[in-house]
Amino acid sequence: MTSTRISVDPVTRIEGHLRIDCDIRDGKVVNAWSSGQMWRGIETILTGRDPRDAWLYTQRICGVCTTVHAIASVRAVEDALNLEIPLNAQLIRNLIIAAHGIHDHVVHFYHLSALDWVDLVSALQADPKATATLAQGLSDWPNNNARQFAAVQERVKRLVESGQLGIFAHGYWGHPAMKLPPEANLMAVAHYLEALDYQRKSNQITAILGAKTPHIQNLAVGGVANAINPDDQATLNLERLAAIRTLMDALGAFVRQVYLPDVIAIAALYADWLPYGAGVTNYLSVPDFPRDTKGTDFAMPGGYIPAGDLARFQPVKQFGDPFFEQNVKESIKHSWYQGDFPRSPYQGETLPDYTDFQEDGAYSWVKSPTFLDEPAQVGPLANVLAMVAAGHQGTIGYLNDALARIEAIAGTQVPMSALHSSLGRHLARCIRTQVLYDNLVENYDALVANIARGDYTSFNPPVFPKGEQMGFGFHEAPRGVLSHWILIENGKIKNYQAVVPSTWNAGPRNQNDALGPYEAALLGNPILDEERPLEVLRTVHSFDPCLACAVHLHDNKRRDSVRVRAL
Ligand code: NFE
Ligand code: MG
Repeated sequence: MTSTRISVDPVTRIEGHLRIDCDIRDGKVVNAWSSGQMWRGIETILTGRDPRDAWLYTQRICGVCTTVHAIASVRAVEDALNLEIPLNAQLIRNLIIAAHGIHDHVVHFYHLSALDWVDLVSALQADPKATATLAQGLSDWPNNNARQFAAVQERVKRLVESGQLGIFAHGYWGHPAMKLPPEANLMAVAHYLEALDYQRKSNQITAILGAKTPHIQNLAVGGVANAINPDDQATLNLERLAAIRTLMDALGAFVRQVYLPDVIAIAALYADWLPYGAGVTNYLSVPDFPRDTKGTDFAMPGGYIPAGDLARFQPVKQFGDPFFEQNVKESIKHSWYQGDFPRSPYQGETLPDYTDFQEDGAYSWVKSPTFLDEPAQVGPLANVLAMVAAGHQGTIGYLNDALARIEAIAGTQVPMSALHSSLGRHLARCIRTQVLYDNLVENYDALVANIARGDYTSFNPPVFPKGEQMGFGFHEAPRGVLSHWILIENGKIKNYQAVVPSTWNAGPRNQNDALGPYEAALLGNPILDEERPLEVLRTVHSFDPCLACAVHLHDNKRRDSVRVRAL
C-alpha cells in the first residue's frame, strides 16, 4: 500500500516556525522530517564584540527563554577566563533559573499543549458537580468546587455561542483521538485559566531579581548587579525578599495541587498513548543549580544515558567538564549551510546555503547536534532520567509517587519504561517542576542565610589577558541542554556558537542520516484522521519546540527585511 504525505506547516502553539512532514501508511507514521523554516540570528553578530556584552545580545535569540541565554553566555565567558563568581551571585542566578523554569513548564503544559489532549467544546457537556467530585478525588485545591466549575463552563459557553473562538478557533474539537470524559475536560479548562495567574507569579520572581523579564538586566560576567548590602541602599532588600517568598508559596501550592495531579490524570486517562513517541532514547542533560563558587557541586545532576539504559549513565560533573566539551558536535549535512561536516562548536560556522526542501538533501535551517556522534534527546525527560540514574532522592520520590497514582487511576501497570513516550515527557516536565520548586526554596533560604552572615559580595570583576581564551557555558534550560561556546582574542569575541535545546530535538537527519528526536518520535504514531493530524501535534508539542532558539543566525548580506520609521 502506498503512503500519504502530510505537511503540518506551520506547527502552532510553539515559538518560531516549524514544518513537520510525515508519510502515513495503514494509519501510522512511517517516515518524518522536521524542518526549521525561520531564518534569523545572533551568532555572527557577536563576532568582534566585547565578551562582557554577549549575554545581552544572546538574550535576543528567543522571545521565550531570554534568561537562559543570558545565563549560558556569562558562564561561557567565566569558563574561558577561569573566573569564580561569589556565592550570592550563584544563589541569585539559581533563583532566577528556578522561577524561569517553573514559568516555562506551567505555560507549556497548560497553554501550549494541554489542548492536544483536552477537548474545550466537550467541557460544555460536563456536570459541574461531577467535575468537582472528580477534581477533589485528585487534589484538595480549594478552587476545585462545583460553583467554580459552573462559572468556567458558563464562560466557555458564551465563547462558543459568540462564534468567535479566537485562539481556540482551529482546535481539533470532537477529534476521535480526544478521549477524556466531559468532566475531565472541564476541570482541565478551569485549570488552564487559573494557570495564567500562576505563570505570572513565577515571572514576577524573575522580574524582581532580574529588574525585568523578558530580558533580565542584573547579570554581569563575574556575578550579578543586585545590591544586597542592607546598610548601603540594597535593591534586594527585606521587602523584596518577602515578596518573593509570598509568590514562591503560591507557586508551590499550584504545582503540587494542580499541575502534578492534572498531568497524572491525563496520563492515566490516556494510558493507551503511553507506547507512543519514544524516538531517540540517547538522553543528554547537564547538572545545574551550582552550590559553590566554582561550579563543581550541583543540586540537580545531569549527564548522558545511551539507548535509554540508566545503568550506563555517565555524569557531566562540573562547568568546563571535558566529557561534555569533547563530545558535542554539530552536523550540517541536511541543513541549509555551506559545507558538509560535523564539527565541535568551537570550530562551527554559520554560512547559509538555501536549497528549498529536499527530503534526501538539505531541508532545515536547524543544525543536527550529536553527542558521541549520535543524536540525543534533551529536555525534562532527559534531566529526570539522569537525576534518577544519579540517585537524586527528591526526583525518585516524586516519580514513584506519580507512577503509582497513574497506575491506580488507569488500573494497569505503568513501569518506568513508559516514560520513553510523548506523555512521559509531560510527566517528566511536571516532576522536574516540583524539583525546581524545591530548589527555589533551598536557594532562597541559602541566600537569606548568607546575607544574614554579612556576606554582601556579588561580583568579581573579569580580567581579559592578551592572546586567546576559549570556553563554554552550559545550562539545563526548560527545553534541555543549552551550551554557548566562545573564542576570545585580545579581549574581543573571535567566534561564538550556541547549541540550543530545540536544535538537539528539532534537528534534521545527521551526518549518518540518523533521524532527529522529533522525527524518530513520530514513527509509529497512530493517525486517525489525515486531515486533522492531532497525534502529530501531541508528539511534537511534548518536546516544547522553540524554533527561534533552534535557528539563530543572521543575514550576513544585511538586507532590509522591514523598515521602521519612528515618528
Ligand atoms: Ni527559545 Fe530555549 C529553552 C533555549 S530552546 S526556548 O529552554 O535555549 O530550545
Ligand atoms: Mg548555533
